[in-house]
Amino acid sequence: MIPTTHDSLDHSPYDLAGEAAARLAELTGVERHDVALVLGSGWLPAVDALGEATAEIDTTDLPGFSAAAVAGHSGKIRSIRAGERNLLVFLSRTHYYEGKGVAAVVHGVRTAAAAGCSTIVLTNGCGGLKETWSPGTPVLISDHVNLTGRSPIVGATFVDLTDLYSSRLRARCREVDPTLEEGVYVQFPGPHYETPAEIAMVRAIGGDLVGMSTTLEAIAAREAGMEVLGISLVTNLAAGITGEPLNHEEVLAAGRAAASRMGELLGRIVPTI
Ligand code: 8IG
Repeated sequence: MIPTTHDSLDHSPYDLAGEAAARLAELTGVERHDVALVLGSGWLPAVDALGEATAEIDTTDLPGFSAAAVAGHSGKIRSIRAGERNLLVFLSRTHYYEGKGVAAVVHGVRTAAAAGCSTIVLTNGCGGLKETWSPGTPVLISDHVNLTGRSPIVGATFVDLTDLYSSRLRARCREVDPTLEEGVYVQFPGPHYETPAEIAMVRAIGGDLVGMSTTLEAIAAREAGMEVLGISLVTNLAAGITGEPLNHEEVLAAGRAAASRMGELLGRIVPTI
């Protein structure tokens, strides 16, 4: 169980991440990783474009990762050699709505930092507020609004978030794909989708994308000194825009349909960062 406060100095979440990183190095045979990648809904099929896996392990083989909610489905972490770099790819994430606490949500990010990663690419599937973003459109996250009301940081550590989603990495992405647009990602706690009134609120506060992940991970990554790239895959228009109910199956299908584009995008971007 991950402690939610630093009540024990010799077993802080950071120590636990250090232990997980040490075990990761043993199990993968890769001493240091350089770039971490967290795959959100719809992104999994894109991973094969990144290169050949040198190792794949179950998250539950590392300290601090709890068993996945679905029986027989353990989260996997893949180590991929891409050119000169070692990529650490989390094929799934722990969501805030699972109720395991914020430290559990960001344990993978802290493990990646302890494993040596200086850059992290956070991807997600989300709802979009712009009608021109048809399902399957990738959007660079330019900034976020964290509506969970929580922080992964405990205590008086005041982390600057003014360039949370690296403008340098976003510019790099637009060099690779000039059609990429940007948007402000608003995280709700979930697991229910929004009401149309909540989407009207998101519009009023400057949001373009709505989802249930990413913001706490991005904060933990900045705390750890990592450079963050966030990319959303719009899999549905946000609630109330089309007049149709949101359907999880449609969300998954949009992800599958967009997989080859996402694979090409990641395959071209990751080697340049
Ligand atoms: I995929 O419309 C996906 N995830 N909160 N709202 C929220 N999360 C999402 C949505 C959405 N689509």
